[in-house]
Amino acid sequence: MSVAFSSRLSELESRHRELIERANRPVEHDNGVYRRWLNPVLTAEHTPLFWRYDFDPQANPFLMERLGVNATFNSGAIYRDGKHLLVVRVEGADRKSFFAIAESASGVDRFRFWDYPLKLPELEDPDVNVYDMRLTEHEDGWIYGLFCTERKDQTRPDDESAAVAQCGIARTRDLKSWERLDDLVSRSGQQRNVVLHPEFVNGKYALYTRPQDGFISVGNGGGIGWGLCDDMAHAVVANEIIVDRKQYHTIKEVKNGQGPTPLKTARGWLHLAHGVRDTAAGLRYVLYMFLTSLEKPWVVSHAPGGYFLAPEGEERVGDVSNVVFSNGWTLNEHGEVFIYYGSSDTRMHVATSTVERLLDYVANTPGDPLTSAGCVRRRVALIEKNLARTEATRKSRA
Ligand code: M1P
Repeated sequence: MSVAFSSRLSELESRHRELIERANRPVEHDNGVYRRWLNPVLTAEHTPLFWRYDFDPQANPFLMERLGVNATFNSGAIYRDGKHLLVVRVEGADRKSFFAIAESASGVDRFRFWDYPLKLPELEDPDVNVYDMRLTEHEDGWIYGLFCTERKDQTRPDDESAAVAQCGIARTRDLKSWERLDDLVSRSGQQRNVVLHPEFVNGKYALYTRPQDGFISVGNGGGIGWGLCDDMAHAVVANEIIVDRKQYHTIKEVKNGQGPTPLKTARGWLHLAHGVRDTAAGLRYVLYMFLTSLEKPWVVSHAPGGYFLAPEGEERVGDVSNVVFSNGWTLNEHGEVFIYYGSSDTRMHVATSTVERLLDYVANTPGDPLTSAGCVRRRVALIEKNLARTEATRKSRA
């Protein structure tokens, strides 16, 4: 091994170690609902060097990157044995995504990838691209991973970008060995953002769906759907109802989608979702929350108006700019919630909160009044209340 080769290797290793071991800290100001953490928890640079470089000096005398990684984003998440585990969407330089698990004890820094990416079994009709896995620890004892599987649209041979998105399903008990199950069958031509509810409902498996007419456009698919199925090995959802619809002049005018598996709380199922609107600069993806009934998880009981979290600073820029997207969160034994979100289809971040705060947010944030005049009336009421209180305090001190 030449001196140049070995010194380049040492430099690469020390830079990588520094990145992986870097401590994170919360940003100085927060809105009372959650705290963002300063550094992304995962970037393409966090992937192991031995995934990217050939360390054989004979085969790779310049120690070049042979298999580049473009991005690490949109991760499913699970909390197990005191560790926060992310099933990361890793995208190679060749645009193909695959899944890999990264773990951290703190949940906010020092995420480390397992040595090998997840070896997802294929079906007879192989996936061309897989991404955005949602993990659900179901009461049947399995951990399910539902993800988007994308294939070329064979009915449109003249259009190289014509694709079909469907929901792929796999399950595991240890996150190491995975059993691939049939893709979801539903009445919709395409599906993305499908999430398994963690409990049986009326003795059946329950799925949040996102029916859509096209690959990008949801068309007549009205929003986040809900359907039941008998068997996850051959999942068929015959009927879908819409739980949370897209709506004109809101943050979810163009489309929306369920985020991670909802969290069960004393007041209902807590949901995180993404809403999409169109702008002159392209689509803008933000996160929003809502609460559904414990007994009827398909019935929304509280829906705060507007977004919960929108792209900020460096989050705004990336391969698909102006996007935040979440398909994973974890809840630890102290009621702390770690919200993992990808920014601009490029990197992973975390924001932390508690179940108590998030319930306060969903229960007490007013809904969207849907008109400018309605918004002004609501804001004036808040201003009057606050000014009256300030005046009363001033008088009591005088
Ligand atoms: O590029 C933004 C997001 O687009 C898709 O989400 P949706 O189906 O809601 O439009 C997904 O490809 C997602 O991975 C991506 O972040």
